[in-house]
Amino acid sequence: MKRKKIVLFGSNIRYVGVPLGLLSITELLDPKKYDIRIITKNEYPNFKEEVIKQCDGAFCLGISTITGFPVSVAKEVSQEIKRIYPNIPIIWGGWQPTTLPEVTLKTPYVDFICMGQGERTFKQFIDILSSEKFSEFAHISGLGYKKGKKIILNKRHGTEEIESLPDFQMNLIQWDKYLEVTDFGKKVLRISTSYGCPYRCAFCCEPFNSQRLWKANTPTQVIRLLKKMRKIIKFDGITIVDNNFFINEKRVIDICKGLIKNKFNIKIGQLSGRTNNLVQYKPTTWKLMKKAGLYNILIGAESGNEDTLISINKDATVQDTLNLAKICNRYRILLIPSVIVGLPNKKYFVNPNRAFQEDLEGIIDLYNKISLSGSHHHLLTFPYAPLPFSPLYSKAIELGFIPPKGIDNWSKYEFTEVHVPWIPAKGFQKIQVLNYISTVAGIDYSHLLNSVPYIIKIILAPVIQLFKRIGQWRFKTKFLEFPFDMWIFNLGSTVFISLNKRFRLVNIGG
Ligand code: B12
Ligand code: SF4
Repeated sequence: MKRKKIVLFGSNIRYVGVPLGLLSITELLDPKKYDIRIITKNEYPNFKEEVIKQCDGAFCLGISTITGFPVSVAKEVSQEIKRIYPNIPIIWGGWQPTTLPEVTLKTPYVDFICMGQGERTFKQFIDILSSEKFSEFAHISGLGYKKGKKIILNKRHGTEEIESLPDFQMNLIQWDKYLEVTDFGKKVLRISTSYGCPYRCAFCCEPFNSQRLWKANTPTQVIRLLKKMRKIIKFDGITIVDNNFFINEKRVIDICKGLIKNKFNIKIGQLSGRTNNLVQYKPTTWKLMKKAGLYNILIGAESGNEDTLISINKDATVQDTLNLAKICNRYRILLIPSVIVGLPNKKYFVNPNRAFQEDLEGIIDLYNKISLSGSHHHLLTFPYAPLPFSPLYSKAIELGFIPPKGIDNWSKYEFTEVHVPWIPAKGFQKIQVLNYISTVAGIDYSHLLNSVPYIIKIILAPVIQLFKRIGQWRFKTKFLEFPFDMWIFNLGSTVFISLNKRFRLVNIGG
């Protein structure tokens, strides 16, 4: 029997890492029945032409997409396929259809959507499409589709268990095309080892999507996957995209033991965790994590003000952040706490300017206290961007946020560039200044400059020291006006990066 061809396309063309979502949805598909082609810009710079070529004779096109710019790419490709092959069903999955199902399905070029996790939903969808028993679409949880002009959204499933799923097929991508250069390795691979999250942060879309369920692969499965990867590609680091890698201490211990026992000798970085969780870890676990190669941890500190943390249901305290910074310092593990300015809490309803000022001062205090422990930890500051599906979304609308209308406007919704009306116009520059200072003052450049010749390192060291000093002075005095040092530094960095193409910093976190 001839295998049916399924074409899968990753629309996030700015993203260099392993296309984990697309690989995952192939896990339950029988390779004897289905011939799967994964297309990304990494492997096919002319990705649109490649999708068109591969769709010849294909049975279905699946596209992974996330709100913002990738949606415009997904749209362009879908429109082209609909024009050339009007009979190929197109299904979109990923965070765009998960959080904006109706908007996505209303378009003429999307026939089906997958809301949330896709392994089982996609397998059932493909089987029904294959058997042509279309009335059974109604029984697939997480599926959205059209019946005439009507949009049908089936019930969702929350986080589904993943322990019983097989590993994805390893031969679907060319692994060397997905290696990333980071501050902790030159050949870093992305993996995912769990789904969902049991917490309830009010600005986040995950509690609704996961229904606060967290499901994970066993340590044995994680190590087995890495061993398979090691046979195919040489890597010196991994990054794990889980929302909360550290939820289960015993699991973390066993993964670390597995990495050590199997002599991976790699660095592990950009792992997300929770402060309240990690401060309870035993000292022996910290030692083990360090030995296994743990380089840095991302945590959502969210704010330097206790009342803000309460208002967003963070279920963690400012003191937890400070305690964690001390612990990380002890084990020389870099901590990257991120904070959000402009979370629409009560204070913004009363006096937005004052609330904004308090947010900034809270962050600077937090930073100053963290750096007192003499560490290289650095803070990332984000302006608040309302995420559809999160409890704070309706508060944002009450405060004057106008949601984009229609898919084209959502494709322009870049979360990092959203300007909510209650953050004062000048506030956005101040956020940039905070990030700049935190970067120059916090980053350990000896790691970052790994890829440059020794002589350049020697020349740059005193220059960076000067910028660090000015940054530290700004934080001490809380003076964020007239950021001439930031402008010069940014110009210098742009020139430096353009002259040294090998040097690249990956986007941190999600
Ligand atoms: C890695 C990551 C990134 C990477 C790559 C993103 C990507 N994959 O394209 C980078 C660093 C580039 C990134 C950037 C950003 N990210 Co991000 N990121 C993540 C993170 C941590 C993991 C994603 C991942 O790989 N998961 C593992 C894979 C296996 O799961 P998955 O991709 O979701 O795929 C499953 C399903 O979605 C579905 N599925 C996916 N594709 C398809 C396709 C088909 C056909 C089907 C049927 C099913 C299907 O099935 C898959 C298997 O179950 C998530 C959080 C999370 N845990 O999901 C945030 C997350 C996706 N990011 C988020 C945000 C906000 C951002 C940023 C805006 C952050 C910022 N402030 O800059 C940017 C910009 C994104 C953009 N517009 O380009 C939000 C998205 C919110 C939203 N409503 O869209 C998330 C959910 C984090 C959060 N809770 O806030 N991110
Ligand atoms: S922000 Fe992180 S910890 Fe909070 S609900 Fe979202 S994924 Fe969970």
